[in-house]
Amino acid sequence: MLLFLYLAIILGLSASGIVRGDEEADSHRDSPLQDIRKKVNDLWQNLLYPQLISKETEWTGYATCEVKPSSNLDANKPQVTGQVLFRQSYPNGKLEVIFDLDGFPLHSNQSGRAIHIHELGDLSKGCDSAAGHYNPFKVNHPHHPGDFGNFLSKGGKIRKYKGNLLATLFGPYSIIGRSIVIHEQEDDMGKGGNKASLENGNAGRRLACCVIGICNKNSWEKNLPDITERRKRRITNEHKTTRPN
Ligand SMILES: [Cu+2]
Ligand SMILES: [Zn+2]
Repeated sequence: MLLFLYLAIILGLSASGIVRGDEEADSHRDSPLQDIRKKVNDLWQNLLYPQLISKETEWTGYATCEVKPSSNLDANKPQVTGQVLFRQSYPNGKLEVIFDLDGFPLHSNQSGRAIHIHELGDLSKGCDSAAGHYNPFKVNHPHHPGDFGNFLSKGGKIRKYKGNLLATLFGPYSIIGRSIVIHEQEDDMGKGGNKASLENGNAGRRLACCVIGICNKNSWEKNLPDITERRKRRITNEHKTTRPN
């Protein structure tokens, strides 16, 4: 596999003129970086393509994350469990996510809890070994691809659908193998006025986490009808309450 990857990269670079240095390469001088980026991206897409999607998955990628309380969490903290599900059509569809979490305090007056994608899928020291926010483009929080914002729990649960997200399952910036962390505190969305705010939103302790892995469509299809129904009900209710008498 490594040999294959090496050969693929060499092929990609030689096609872009980097390891050739001949006349033809000069014609790409306008945008050599763009050219390389596109070729490397295509290579990655081709490498990841067979393991994630197929005709059976209708050219759609699915991923799951089985949330468990951090192994070093104090017993008096909320023990959050559940599932985060992802769906994205190949190759350029927007990522959709379903959050289905349980174990928050039943009567919480908290304004919200932060959820992010973190860089590493390493949970060997609980959620603390997952490192910082996944930040491939070296930007400030809250502009990381996995800055999902704040979530309110209701009856101890968070059940939420989000579409049109920045993160992706495909290509060189795939989130597969990275982790999701559920925090104790609210995300200040970069407005905290200190360094940590621009790195992690001062979201506090890591309550629970999981590693994102490839899955089939079953869990998504099982959860989607309920989520869609709830959204419809909420939109109808909002419409009722905002309509003038
Ligand atoms: Cu986080
Ligand atoms: Zn962030």
